[in-house]
Amino acid sequence: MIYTGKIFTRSVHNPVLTPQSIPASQDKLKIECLLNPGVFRFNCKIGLLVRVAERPVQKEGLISFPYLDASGRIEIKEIQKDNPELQAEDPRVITYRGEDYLTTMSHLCPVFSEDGIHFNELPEYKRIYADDSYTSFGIEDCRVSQIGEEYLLTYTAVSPNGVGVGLKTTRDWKTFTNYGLIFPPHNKDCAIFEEKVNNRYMAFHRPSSPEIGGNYLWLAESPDLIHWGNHRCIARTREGKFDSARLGAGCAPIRTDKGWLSIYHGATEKNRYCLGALLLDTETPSIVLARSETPIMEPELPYETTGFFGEVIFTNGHLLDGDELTIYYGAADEVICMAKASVTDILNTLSLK
Ligand code: MAN
Repeated sequence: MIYTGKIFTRSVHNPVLTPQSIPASQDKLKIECLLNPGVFRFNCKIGLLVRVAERPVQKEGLISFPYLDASGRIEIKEIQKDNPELQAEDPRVITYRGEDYLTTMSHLCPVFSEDGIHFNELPEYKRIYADDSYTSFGIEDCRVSQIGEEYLLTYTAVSPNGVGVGLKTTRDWKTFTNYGLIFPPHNKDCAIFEEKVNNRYMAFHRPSSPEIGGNYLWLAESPDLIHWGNHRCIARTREGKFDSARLGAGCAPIRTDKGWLSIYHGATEKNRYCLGALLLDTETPSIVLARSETPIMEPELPYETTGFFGEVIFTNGHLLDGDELTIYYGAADEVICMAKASVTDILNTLSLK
């Protein structure tokens, strides 16, 4: 059976978080975007690990952005907009004198809620900041997986060294163990499965190959969460479809009786970001049993089509209550929204090969 109706129902409270919802990390910075949260449950509350993207208030004729200097202090770089050595067509990234920079610097802020709609920052749970030469342009899009009491945080680490994946773990959201980079550049969109498969940890990741190959979704396994091997490419971009330019995993996949259901993002050459689904074999998740032909959710509402970077729906966190899936997602790279779907409805959109 192919389900043809709308799959996700958006919250009437959307957006649930905006750049005005929390204070900036310091006086000289302003929050431009709240986006792409990791999602978890902790102490009977719903937690979001929100990506907070900041920069100074922009002055006429200048582009200015923060970065971490060699001593770990936030510095501001200012460039004249009419400088011939500046390329600034993309609001997210600029190139200056042949070097790439991000226009904002991100950190991660945990916020908590009883009802999944109203979220607050709690003083005892601190924000997580960039802190080394592999995160000097920021930390982004953190997936939160839970195995037993342990939370596994896989985040995108951005620096002049490239874009890689870092791992931190915590049990109490107060003390963290840092493992540094587990996937070197260029890699992002890493999500660790919430249970072992054949006694191995499993993770989605997204290396990018600039020449032969592309921005494809890969699977890796590990005995210890630190050393990853047996890499397999499980989903490539598809010409003419919603995932024609790049794709990457959301968070940990959902175990269903049909296999592992993974919600992923796919983008076109025009940077339109939609959501799709993959169904993977339960015992051998590198086997793809089914994949969305068309998006299961796409930017439609004004808060998704316009914003810091419009036409973007990006999710890397959800909650599961029986058959009900609640996703939190970044909309237009500016605000955080929530939507619900039935897992059965999503599975019904997938035709098994
Ligand atoms: C990339 C990531 C995301 C972002 C999208 C859309 O895939 O950096 O953080 O939301 O682009 O801009």
